[in-house]
Amino acid sequence: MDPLKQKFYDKASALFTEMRAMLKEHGNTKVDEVKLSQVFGGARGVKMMIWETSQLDPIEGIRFRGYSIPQLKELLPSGPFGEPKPEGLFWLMLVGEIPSEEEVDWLSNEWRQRAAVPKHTFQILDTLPKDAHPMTQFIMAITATQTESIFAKRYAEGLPKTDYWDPVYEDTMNLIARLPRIAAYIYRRSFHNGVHIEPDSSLDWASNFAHMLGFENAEFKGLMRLYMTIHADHEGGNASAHTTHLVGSTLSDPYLSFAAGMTSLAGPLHGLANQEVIKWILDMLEELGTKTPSKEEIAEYVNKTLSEGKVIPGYGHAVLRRPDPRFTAQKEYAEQHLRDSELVQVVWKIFEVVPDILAGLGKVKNPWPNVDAHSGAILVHYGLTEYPFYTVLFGVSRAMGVLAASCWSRALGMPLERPKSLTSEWVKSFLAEQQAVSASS
Ligand code: NMX
Ligand code: MLT
Repeated sequence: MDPLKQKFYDKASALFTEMRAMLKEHGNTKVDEVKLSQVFGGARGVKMMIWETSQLDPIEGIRFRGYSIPQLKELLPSGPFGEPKPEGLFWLMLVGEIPSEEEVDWLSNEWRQRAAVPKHTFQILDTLPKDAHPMTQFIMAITATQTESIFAKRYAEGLPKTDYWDPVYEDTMNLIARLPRIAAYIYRRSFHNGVHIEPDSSLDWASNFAHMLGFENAEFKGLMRLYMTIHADHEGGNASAHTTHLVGSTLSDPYLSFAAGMTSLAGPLHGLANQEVIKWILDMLEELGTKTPSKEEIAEYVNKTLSEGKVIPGYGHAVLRRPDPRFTAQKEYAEQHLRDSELVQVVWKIFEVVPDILAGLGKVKNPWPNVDAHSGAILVHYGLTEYPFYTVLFGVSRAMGVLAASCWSRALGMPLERPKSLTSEWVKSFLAEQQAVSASS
């Protein structure tokens, strides 16, 4: 057994035993009560699943196994600009320990060995129109690669429940290893005349991804390490994580459940917001006829967007109630490397204008920027201007969190997810009964 797998097995077996005992003793303890407004309101705040890899605090933002993004920058093995290496985050999420440099190098090498993508995945991509949305291509390519699922094969052969975690771990490692090649192939076929770039086996996972996309700039490679780290996980309730979790609970294999998760990420209220943000900014600059708009001009454009019944992309969040630390991490990278970029300065000026306007509407619960508000301007600066591709970058990173969590779900023996739904008729009768009871008492 490889050292990471062994560590995972040891930790997961111990927690499995502990959890069984805990449930036996405390299974009837209430952890929540659900209000009608939550039933109608997208289940906000309802506690309903176990997700080991990270937890979100509305004020402090995300913590991966208890560590905030600034702490990860301090503690994880990092690249030349102090950016954490995503391999280190995956290790941390999977086994709950900060890895050493050697362990991160081992994981880089392991993913390199597992990165071969089957030929038919590329052939399927080549049958699609070049202008098919990159997320559509990404989802189809992941689904096509499902032919390689070890879990699906071993399940069909007859696999006891106690062993599910093992092939799920193997699929997780193989799929994460393969995704940069798949994503880079989509980018090069859609935007660079199908001129593909072979992987470089001397590079780590994120910088090899940058290389295959066609970017050799060291700062861009640093950005990719940071980007892949900060987008990886956002506890279990976000739509892409929750979809992967739900589909995985049917014992659909990691390829299919991750592809399903990516169909959620492709929505404009979720991961597609990163393309929406840069499009909205570029449209604004074009309409205003300037690359350096004033705060007043930005405010006018924001109000116009709102008056058309649209949202301001990159702002607001279902859980966060302060600026997203992932926005702040990108802002700090931009301050360090590209403070002279006019487009980045527009993003910073929007940050000075939008929160007051959204707060003034009186209904927006979080007027602050989220992760998607900053990324596009930095990518454009380095020459990755083709914004329909941006959500694929998010997806490659998100694989690490949701697949590490899938390993845990199978190791802990999590059952089929199946919450209760209600009809509005049921709700009306329920309320009538409640009123009758309180009137008679
Ligand atoms: N611009 C305009 N209106 C907004 C915004 C915004 N950025 N954010 C929330 N609202 C509105 C929202 O549409 C709702 O209006 P109504 O009652 O008329 O339907 C009202 O404010 C209350 O919504 P909230 O409870 O504050 O937000 P909710 O939890 O429902 O939704 C988002 C969260 C993220 C979907 C929402 O803030 C939004 O649409 N933001 C813009 C899209 C975006 O940036 N998404 C990316 C999120 C991060 N990610 O990568 O997934
Ligand atoms: C995410 O990273 O998944 C988004 O911020 C959305 C969320 O957490 O709900």
